[in-house]
Amino acid sequence: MFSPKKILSFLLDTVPITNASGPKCTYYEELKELEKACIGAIVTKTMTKLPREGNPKPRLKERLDFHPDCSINSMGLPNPGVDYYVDILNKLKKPVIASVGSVTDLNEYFEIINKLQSIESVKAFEVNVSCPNIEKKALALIPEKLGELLNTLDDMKVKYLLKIPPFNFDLEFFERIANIVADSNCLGVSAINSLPNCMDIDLKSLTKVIKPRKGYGGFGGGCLLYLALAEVNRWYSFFKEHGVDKIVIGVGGITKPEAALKHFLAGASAVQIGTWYIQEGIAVFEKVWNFITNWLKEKGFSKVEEIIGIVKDL
Ligand code: RRO
Repeated sequence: MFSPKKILSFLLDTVPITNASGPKCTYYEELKELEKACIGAIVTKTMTKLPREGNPKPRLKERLDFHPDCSINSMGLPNPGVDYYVDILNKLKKPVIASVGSVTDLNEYFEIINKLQSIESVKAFEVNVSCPNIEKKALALIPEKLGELLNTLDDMKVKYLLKIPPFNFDLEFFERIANIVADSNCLGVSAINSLPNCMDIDLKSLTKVIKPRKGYGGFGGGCLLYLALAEVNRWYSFFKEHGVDKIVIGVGGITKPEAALKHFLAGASAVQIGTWYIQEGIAVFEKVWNFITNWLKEKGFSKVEEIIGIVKDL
């Protein structure tokens, strides 16, 4: 039987926590630092076929004034290109989930994956179909194209997750996308990417807080928790109701350990941390894992698996 749990055992049976693709996971030194973190796998920055400088700076506001555990970014996919990763990923002593993106067409995904497929440390791909900060519409919002992408990845026999955006704006559209995902061989979804097209204002300078794309960027951090929990729960429930053997990785709003616990209860099999990791470094992963393992013990559970998706309706 198709069993994503088995395939991702390097993550789900060890520490079901990783960094989120994006912050501080682009260069070798950053990935080396993550090797020391309390995580079951290292996720890379989303890579493209060719190196990219990304959008003009300032393009990241790490702490928003009213909500200091929240961030806005419009990085624009800065990365050194796939060939850089071909050279370095095998030097890492933890399993790697390689995040792949495209700024051209579907072929770009396939070319990147072809180059990385034989690298021993790369255990799975996280296919980013939800970058909020490039001109092109996110693939997750174009059902026909998404279907085409997944068909080809299935033909290539790739082990992959899909990094997806929130779908709260249209639950019928969610069902349409979820059916396409359910029909594919993907291992599951990483829900969610940052919330697109958000903006903040600096009250001293009276300017927007980031420069690219008229100051609109992806919103992440603490306040995203409530949207992320609903998205995780909706994907989890969809897979469960349809008898589909896929997992949800929860990402969004984890800026304290209790938020990670909520993600597991909502249906996440593992969690990722982005904004909090930018702000406080690798210590955050151990804080979360210590809290989760103590909480499980206190409540009489023997492993995380027992609490996945157990939240009850009122
Ligand atoms: O690089 C970015 O601007 C970026 C990406 Br690819 C993404 O997937 N999510 C995000 O918030 N920023």
